[in-house]
Amino acid sequence: MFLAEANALLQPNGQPAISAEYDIDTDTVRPLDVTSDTFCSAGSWLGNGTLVHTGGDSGDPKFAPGQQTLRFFDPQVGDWVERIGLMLSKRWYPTMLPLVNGKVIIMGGSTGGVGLNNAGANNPTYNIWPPSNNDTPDPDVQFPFLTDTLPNNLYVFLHVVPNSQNKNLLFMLSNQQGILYDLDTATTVTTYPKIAVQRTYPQTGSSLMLPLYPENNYKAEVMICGGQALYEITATSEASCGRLDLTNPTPAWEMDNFGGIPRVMPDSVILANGQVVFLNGAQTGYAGFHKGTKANILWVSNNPAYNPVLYDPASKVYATMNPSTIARMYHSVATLTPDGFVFVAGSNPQASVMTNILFPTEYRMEIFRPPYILTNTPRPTILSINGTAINQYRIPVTYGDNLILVVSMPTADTPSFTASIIHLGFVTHSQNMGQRFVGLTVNSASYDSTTANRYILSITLPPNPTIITPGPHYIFVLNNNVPCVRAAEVLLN
Ligand SMILES: [Cu+2]
Repeated sequence: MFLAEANALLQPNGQPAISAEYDIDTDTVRPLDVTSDTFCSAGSWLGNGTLVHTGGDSGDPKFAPGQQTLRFFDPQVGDWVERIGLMLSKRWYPTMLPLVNGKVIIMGGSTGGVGLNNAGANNPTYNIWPPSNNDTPDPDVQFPFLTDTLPNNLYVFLHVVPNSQNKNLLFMLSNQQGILYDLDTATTVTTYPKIAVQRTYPQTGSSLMLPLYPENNYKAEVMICGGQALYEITATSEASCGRLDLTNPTPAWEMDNFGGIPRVMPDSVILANGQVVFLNGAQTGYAGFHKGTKANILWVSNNPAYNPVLYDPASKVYATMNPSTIARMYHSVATLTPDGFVFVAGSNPQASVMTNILFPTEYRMEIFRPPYILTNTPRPTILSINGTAINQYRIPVTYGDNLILVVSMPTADTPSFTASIIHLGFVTHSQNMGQRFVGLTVNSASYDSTTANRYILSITLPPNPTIITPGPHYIFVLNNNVPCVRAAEVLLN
């Protein structure tokens, strides 16, 4: 039995809050109302902008069982709506992903907390929400790939692959096996060569779809970093990434040294300029709780990887960044923020709150400032999109739209504008489910002679939902690769 969490922050009913809304601008936190156990669950955004969250654990008497619970968070409603026990099967450590049709897929997991998964606990199925006809879940779809890839088949890596037929074409990797799966016809299209070394839980690596650009017809490459060869406490973590070009007729993993730092449980964040920062994690061991107590504690991951590395997908070059002083291992997170920074939090390698210990339950948050923030390059300000002031709420936009953006600059220097649209996804256990970066075509940028340092930009959104799925996204405008002070929130459909 795991205690969901004995946080100091309480819900209105006096229970520890296991969900909260944090306002970066005001540094304030608001507890949210969750009554079911979310421990080791998953989430994803529907095309209508609602966050769907499912799975978890059970056994904590303060919370209802979470493994079959579906939870919905609509930012305009402001709190969770829970459907306890709605789903047909139990899922702990499932993966979720937004789909081309605005729905979400919920894949795999085990029926309860395990270290390595096993056939008895395995849930080798997936389910799609919302269901086809009504409010009742469709039957789970049997998926033998999740049996074939036991035991390292939890938090499977999933990405939508761009295509011109509007298909739900999924890249997935479980254990060491990658495949291309056509969800619409339930067929495996391609079986890729195995990647060297275990990459999925508990030898956890991280996976991302590299930035997609219209200039090369959204050429799709996945990159899978870190992990651990051995399910072994003292083993050095994996210092390699594999990069796979999915458009290559004879695809092969191109391996590198991951910037020279071995890392299990890395977090991977695509920045507003398309560079990637890898951070957090450990240089030895694997994902999981410590063993033993007090003087006999044995940490299953150790030697925290304090230095982020910055990776440029175009040049394939890594740069080592200044270290944090905070160990962030099992149960850490990192995400891009709308102002172009990286928000970093978490670490809790124990079954409940423990603070007076070498690797404590970590309540401190950090902001990582990418190099682009530290330059003197003027940062644009997006004032409006199609005449609507930004960040009142999500501005509705559609595929293939030409958008008119009014952008102001702080100085009279001649700017060089580019733009991107980013889905931030849902982050847990080193997986950023649905994270996506797509470069946008800037058709024109004309000086607005009526107002000093103001420009009118025309930009074109991607042509179809396989490039970036429907849902809530951020549009960034950059000047010489330095992002705007605040991205514009849109709802793409
Ligand atoms: Cu966990």
